[in-house]
Amino acid sequence: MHRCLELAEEGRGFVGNGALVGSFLVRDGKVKAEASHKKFGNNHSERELLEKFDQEIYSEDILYVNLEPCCHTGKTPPCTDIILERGIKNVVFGMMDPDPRVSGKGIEILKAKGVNIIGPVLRAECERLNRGYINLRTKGRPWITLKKAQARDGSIAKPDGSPLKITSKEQDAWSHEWLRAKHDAILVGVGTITNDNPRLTLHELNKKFVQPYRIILDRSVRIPEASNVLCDEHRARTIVIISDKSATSDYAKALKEKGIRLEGIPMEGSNFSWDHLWKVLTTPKEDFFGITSLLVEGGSKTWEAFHSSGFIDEDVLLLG
Ligand code: AOF
Ligand code: ZN
Repeated sequence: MHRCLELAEEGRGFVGNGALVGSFLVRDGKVKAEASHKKFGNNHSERELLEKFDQEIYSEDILYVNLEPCCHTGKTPPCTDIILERGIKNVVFGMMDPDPRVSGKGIEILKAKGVNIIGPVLRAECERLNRGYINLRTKGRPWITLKKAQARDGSIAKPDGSPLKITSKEQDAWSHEWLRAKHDAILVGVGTITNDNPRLTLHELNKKFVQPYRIILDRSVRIPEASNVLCDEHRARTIVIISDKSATSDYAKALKEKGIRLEGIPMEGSNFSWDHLWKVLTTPKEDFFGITSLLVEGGSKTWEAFHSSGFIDEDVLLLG
């Protein structure tokens, strides 16, 4: 199952609002073929595996997969169909699929056709890997991690408000690898952009990872045109969330004409309407396939908005 999870990671950053899934086929204790769900809309992992492995299937062969095989026709036909068509007799799975179109039915169908099923196996680890996907299917919103860096005296900036280097190199490397690279998007308020002009990218050492989306909350479209997130090579992976009222401003129109992604969302008091925000962030649109996890990096107003909303799933404090 650990191997399934490694394979599933191949889809990170590509599967949009879908699940991370890896699978492989074992014969006589040896792995015969491996596959993963590589991209939104592409073959699911099991179909990819069984299309690739075109040899005869034996009754002792075992299929391992970290998610219950699906039984519905979405963008691709049901995985249960190809498992049965190919004559797989043994399936080991990691966790149930929280998608209401599946949720146990995939396993039932296979069992009813005489397939031996073992699972859930390593359920906690499987659910941890797909925590974003689970949140989206069960709560209608992404998994939200809040990251805060704070000096030991409690300060987060210099007294005049200018940026203060708080974290060590080691802490930065850790948070790039374990926070940024493990979330589909990084979110900050526009104040962070105007104060620090961060790039919000992954370090060079993380080249094998996909650049997470950069989500900027900017109700009145204050983001400077020259900011790094709008000008660097990853600018197509920046989404600026503005109020629906600001969407008609000349500046918003000018940014849109430059190809910058702006999304107008209604306000509820001083916050964006959360429901609208989740909808925009998790619904596929053109070449954006949706996200399932969000790393909130600041600043203090944004932290406060998320804290008071009660939407935080995980809180990470780096003390420098
Ligand atoms: C599997 N194996 O590799 C994946 C599964 O939009 P679609 O058609 O890709 O369907 C998405 C749903 O399919 C998703 O919510 C989940 O139920 C299942 N994903 N299932 O057996 C896979 N990616
Ligand atoms: Zn499937």
